[in-house]
Amino acid sequence: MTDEERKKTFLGFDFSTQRLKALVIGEDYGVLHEADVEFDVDLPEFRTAGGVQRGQQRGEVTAPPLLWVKALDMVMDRLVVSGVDFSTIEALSGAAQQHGSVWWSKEAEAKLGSLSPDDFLHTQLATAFVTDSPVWMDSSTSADCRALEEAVGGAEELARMTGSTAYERFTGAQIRKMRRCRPRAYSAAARVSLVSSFACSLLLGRIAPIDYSDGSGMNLLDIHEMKWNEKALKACGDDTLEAKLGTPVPTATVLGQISPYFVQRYGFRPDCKVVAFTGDNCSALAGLRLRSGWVGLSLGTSDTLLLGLRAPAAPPAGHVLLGPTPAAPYMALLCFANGSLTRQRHRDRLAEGSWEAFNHLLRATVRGNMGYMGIYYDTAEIVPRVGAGRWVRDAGGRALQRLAPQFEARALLEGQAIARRAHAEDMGFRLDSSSRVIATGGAAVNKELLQIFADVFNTPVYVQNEHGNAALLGAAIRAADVWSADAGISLPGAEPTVTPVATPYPDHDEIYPPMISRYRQIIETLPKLA
Ligand code: XUL
Repeated sequence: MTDEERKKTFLGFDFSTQRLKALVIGEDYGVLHEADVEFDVDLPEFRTAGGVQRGQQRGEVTAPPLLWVKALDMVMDRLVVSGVDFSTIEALSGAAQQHGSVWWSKEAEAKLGSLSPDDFLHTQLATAFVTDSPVWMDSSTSADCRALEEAVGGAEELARMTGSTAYERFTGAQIRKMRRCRPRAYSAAARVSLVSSFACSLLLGRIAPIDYSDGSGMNLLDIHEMKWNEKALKACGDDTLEAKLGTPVPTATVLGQISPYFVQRYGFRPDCKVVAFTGDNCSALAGLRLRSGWVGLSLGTSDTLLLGLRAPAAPPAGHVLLGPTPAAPYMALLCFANGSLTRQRHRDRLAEGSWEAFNHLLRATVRGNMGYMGIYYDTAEIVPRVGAGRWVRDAGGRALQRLAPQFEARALLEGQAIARRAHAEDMGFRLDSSSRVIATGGAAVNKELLQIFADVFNTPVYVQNEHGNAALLGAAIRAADVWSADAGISLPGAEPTVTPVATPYPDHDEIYPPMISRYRQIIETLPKLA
């Protein structure tokens, strides 16, 4: 049988905060198998709550890396039970929670390279880590963030170089705190990985490099030069830090072949390729097949926007990262705290808990809402940083205390879509004729809401319904895409065939650009949070 004829499958992992998931897709990118391990339930011996442990000090949140190692043994066994034929897997890749750091001991590399298939991974790697891993939920590094910003010439300069102002959960500040508060652990670590590159290392049988896209969530990587920024490294560590981190690589890189441990234990082919792992948000961009000029819109408790960018801006809020796929050289991540929960609360207030009644209200109004605009923050907003409150204006810009329910319904949704577009533009996002919005998440079933996004963004809206977890699907898709580019073999699933669920009306230009300007004026007047 030739290479072209052989059945080909691709494996993806997602090391998320609460569970480890794995998924196998075929050549058409359809899902064949899935398995998962829930940390608190399946591995109670680690005593995690939601996959993490809270520390003594306020804001400290960590996870034991051996938990993730043991979970990998378990999820592999569950894939066996679900009938996976590992000999058909051509390549694998993975996603992981962003920002967390894994601190490897001096003997780790040798242990990874000589794993015996007769023993579990977690028993063989019991001494491979010098400390628990600080994760993205940790918020104990405010002092380190300020020191990092100061050392590089201010918050704006840090954002220009690394794509983000300093954030507590970002790895640079976490490394600085480790060196300051636990100098012995800092010195004892031979290498420091992100959760993504750590997970990749287990499958590769050696310590895997950090990829550009997840590496952009550290406040250490120069996103223009694609190498570590010297000033930032110096602010967070000592002369050994660069060697501890290793040289970062493009995310679409085949790093090598799978570790013999997995060949002997599960029957993988020895030439199964390992593609660099990346952060979950980066992987979600790949799972949504986003390109430059496209928007991934995740409508959940909060609304998250993933933007494919051609060039980066220095973001005042949110994060610019190097893109995980050649189709998007850069990406941006924007998280709006007031998403579905806020929509639901106002639906309950205005339409007695019924989306049907709420949508009926919407249909009683017109695009542009006769000039009525509203900003509704039921909880403090992150983008922009403003406390809870409700601000309603009429067409002349006058503040209103009350508004008829049908106008409020439209003001709420148009206000949200306008905010998403305005802040996307601040991140350097530009629409072009090929642009699309790809919606996911619970609220993506609401056609009226998607129509408003289509009109405000002046671009068709599609729904991703292949799989609920775009990061996990993205891991397997990246394995397939990078493998096929490397092997020069095209796969039938590479081009998704979907039809839009909402297309914009032609009157966008008259209605929404002026409203976007008015939105920008209104938020200038709102009380900013520190
Ligand atoms: C992103 C972030 C989270 C984690 C969750 O900046 O901190 O989305 O990646 O896994």
